Amino acid sequence: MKILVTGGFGVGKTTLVGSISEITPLTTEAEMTQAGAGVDEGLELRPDKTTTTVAFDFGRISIDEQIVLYLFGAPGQKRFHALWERLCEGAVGAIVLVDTRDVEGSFAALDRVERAGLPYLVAHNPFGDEAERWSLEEIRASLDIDAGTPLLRCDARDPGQVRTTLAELVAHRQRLLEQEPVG
Ligand SMILES: Nc1nc2c(ncn2[C@@H]2O[C@H](COP(=O)(O)OP(=O)(O)O)[C@@H](O)[C@H]2O)c(=O)[nH]1
Ligand SMILES: [Mg+2]
Repeated sequence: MKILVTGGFGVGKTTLVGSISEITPLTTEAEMTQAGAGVDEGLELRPDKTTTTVAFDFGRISIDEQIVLYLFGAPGQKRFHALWERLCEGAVGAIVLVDTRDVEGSFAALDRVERAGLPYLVAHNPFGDEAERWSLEEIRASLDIDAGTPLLRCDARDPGQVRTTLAELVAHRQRLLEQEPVG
């Protein structure tokens, strides 16, 4: 199952994918050393060069023997439109990460998953003291999140919390499927 992990810049998408993936997550760095080795001659001359054109993060996690999740971390901003079209193909659900230091930063991502018609949940990645001043209900109100959309806290650095969040998304999707009229 393909799952999108989205939200504004710096909300913890790369961290979330990296904290739980069973394979080395594909990151910009991996892309550069593998794809660029032997091809990009300039690379050896400038070993400190890092590209800023991060496309997306990719990782994999087995929830149980039957369910394997492929995680795609991608920014939700407007300018990543073309990337989104591709990433949404075959996706079964999304996690929208929220950072309370920049709640509005996740609006674009929310808008996208809504429009894509993807089952999704919202996860508050708590950064620092600021995060504790926000209740989940305040976050729900600020982002105008539907009552039926799960909202939970998830420290992107904590594999246990990330796993719980992913399991909740799979369960949420299942509930939505069961509500749909058959035939
Ligand atoms: N304090 C704190 N830092 C975090 C948390 N999650 C991610 N970070 C840090 O925040 C920065 C941005 O995270 P990153 O995953 O790169 O964000 P992305 O832009 O959404 O991919 C990194 O330096 C992370 O180590 C968190 O839950 N708490
Ligand atoms: Mg990132």
